[in-house]
Order: sequence, then structure tokens, then C-alpha cells
Amino acid sequence: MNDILTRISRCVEFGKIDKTSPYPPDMKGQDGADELAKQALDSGIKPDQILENALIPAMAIVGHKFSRKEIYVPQMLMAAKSMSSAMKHLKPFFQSGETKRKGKFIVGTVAGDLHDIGKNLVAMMIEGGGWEVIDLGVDVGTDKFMKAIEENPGAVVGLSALLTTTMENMKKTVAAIREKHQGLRILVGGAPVTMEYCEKIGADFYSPDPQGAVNYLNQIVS
Ligand code: B1M
Repeated sequence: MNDILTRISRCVEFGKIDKTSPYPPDMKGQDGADELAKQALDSGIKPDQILENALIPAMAIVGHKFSRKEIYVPQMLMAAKSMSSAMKHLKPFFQSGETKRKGKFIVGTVAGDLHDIGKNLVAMMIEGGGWEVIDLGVDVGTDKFMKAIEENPGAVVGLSALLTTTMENMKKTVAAIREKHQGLRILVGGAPVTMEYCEKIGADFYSPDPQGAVNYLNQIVS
């Protein structure tokens, strides 16, 4: 692999955001994903090559390490931030339509629920997996999900819930989506959610972690 892509990949895997970032200590003072992504574009490397050959593989490694409990939330957040710092240089190309994404993913934490750390991790990993993410935020009611679905036909929808009380709102939103959009793929997650609950409320897939969500989406397009 091209040297600069290897370096970007390492920055994302180990959470090196930019030159000023003191983390990780053994990369202190070196360029981070931010500077290297810009240098790669300036040197003529295409944005989709940076995404496919550096960011996506690095985030896949991060996701697998997290699933195997070899790293924890802070390391994953640093990796995700590092990826975002590279993505900000790539985004204008994707938004202009010059570079294609795998598809669209609408995500939100359900009504009444303000927890967003897990949902943000899932969103960042999926974005790192090459998808366009439409993040509706927290406390997202059914109407807001429906509006986003209508504005983005063909998108996959992800619902997160962290409270046993708001799992009921997840169920209501899934039922409303199913009534109008039978074929639409719905992914659910969050600490109290299980595969059994997913099946009970009629969602398509449950993932306990971001990597499982990425794998599910990739399997849809493959
Ligand atoms: Co809250 N809270 N909280 N809280 N909070 C929990 C969830 C709780 C388990 C704590 C406890 O009592 N032990 C408990 C829920 C009990 C229950 O219902 N079973 C609880 C409670 C009760 C509350 C309040 C009601 C407290 C109160 O006010 N009395 C209140 C509710 C507010 C509201 O939402 N309306 C409340 C408030 C808050 C804060 C605002 C203070 C803060 C949230 C800040 C924020 O998110 N910006 C907070 C926090 C931080 C927590 C804990 C400590 C940590 C949650 C977290 O971020 N975990 C939590 C206790 C705990 O889990 N130890 C707790 C880290 C995160 C990476 O994990 O979100 O599980 P998680 O996401 C994982 C997976 O679940 C999965 O991937 C992520 C990475 O692996 N995943 C998905 C998540 N979404 C997914 C979606 C997918 C796929 C996978 O596809 C779409």
C-alpha cells in the first residue's frame, strides 16, 4: 500500500487526530490523520482510495479490536475522531457526487432517550465503513424518522435505545415504519436491546456493537 495511506491508516487505528494531538504518546509531534489526508489529496490520491484503502480498513481493525475487548470506548472514540478529521477533507468530494458511497444510513436515539455515546460510535464506524450517515440525534420521535426516510428513499434505518422505558418507543417507531415502508431495512441496538426483542418488534437486525452494524450494512450491499 502507498506509504501515505499506510500512515493514515495507522493514525486512525491508534487515534492520532492531528499534529497537535498528544495521543497516542509514541506519535507525539507527528502529522495526524488530518494533515496526512490533506497531503494525500494534494498529491493526487483520489478520495475513494483514501476511504477504501486507509480509513475503512483501519476502522474495521478498530471495530474488531473493540468487539474482542482489546480496546475500550476511549480508544474507539479517539479512532473515530481521527477518522472524522480525515473525513472532513474527503466530504466535499463525496457531497459533490464525484465519489460514490455505499448507501445512506439514517440513525437516531429513540424518543425520550438522551443517550448518544453508543449511537455516535455506531454512526462514526458506519461512516468510516463508506456509508453516508444522516444522524438525527437524540430524542427522535417517529415523525422525524418518517420524514428522513421519505427524504432519503432506500436508506437503511438504525434505532438506538439505552433505557428499558424507551425500548417501548423503539417498538412504536418500528411499527410505524413497517406500516408505510415494508421492505425497508431496520437495524436496532443499545444496551438493553436483544436479538429476541428485535425479532419481537419486527426489526431486521440487532447488533450489540458498531462492528456488527457495519458488517450487517456491508452484507446488504454485497
Ligand atoms: Co444514563 N442510564 N440515564 N445517562 N447512563 C444508563 C443507560 C443506566 C444503565 C445507568 C444505570 O442505572 N446503571 C440507566 C438505564 C437503566 C435502564 O433503563 N435499564 C440510566 C438511567 C436510568 C438514566 C436516567 C433515567 C437517570 C436519571 O435521570 N434518573 C437519565 C435518562 C435521561 C434520558 O435519556 N431521558 C440518564 C441520563 C444519562 C446522562 C445524560 C447523564 C448520560 C448520557 C450522556 C450521553 O449519552 N451524551 C448517561 C450515561 C453516560 C449513562 C451510562 C453511565 C453510560 C452509557 C454509555 O454511554 N455507555 C449508562 C450506564 C452504563 O452503561 N454503564 C447509563 C457507553 C456506550 C459506548 O455504550 O450506549 O451501550 P452503549 O452503546 C454500545 C452498544 O449498546 C451498541 O454500540 C455501542 C458501542 O458498543 N449500540 C448500538 C448502541 N446503540 C446502537 C445502535 C445500533 C447498534 C449498536 O444500531 C442502530
